Amino acid sequence: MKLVIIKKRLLWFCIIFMVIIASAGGWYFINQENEAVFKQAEKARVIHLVTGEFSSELPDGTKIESYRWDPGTIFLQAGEKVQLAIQGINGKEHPFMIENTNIKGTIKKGEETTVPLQINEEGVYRLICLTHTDNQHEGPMIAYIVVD
Ligand SMILES: [Cu+2]
Repeated sequence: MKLVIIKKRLLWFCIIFMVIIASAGGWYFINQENEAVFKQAEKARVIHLVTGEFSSELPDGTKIESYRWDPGTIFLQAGEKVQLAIQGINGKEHPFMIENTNIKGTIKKGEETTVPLQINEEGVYRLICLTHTDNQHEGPMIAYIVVD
């Protein structure tokens, strides 16, 4: 009879011990995950841009317009990890490339396009819209990425 009581106590001890271990493990796992998410968010700085449009009318009624990236100049540190978050506001589509990189894509109206970017070499890199390249094509839609 006494032996049974000891066994029960041992069983309870084991159950409580396992619950403590499991919850400690769970706590560690949850915190570790949060930390990983935080570190990731900390790593890449997000720079928000939008596609905009200037439009006007000449005295004879002719409409003139120009598409723009806004802001038109952004600054990065060499080697810095950033994410360009580009929101399409004006203009249906803007296929783009970043000069001297292999980065290209398309910004669509009503959508946000995320462009991971890390440039190690100092310089000025132009973000060029391939549709609105100059003032004959409702541009120039060029933003300047200054890396130093
Ligand atoms: Cu464009």
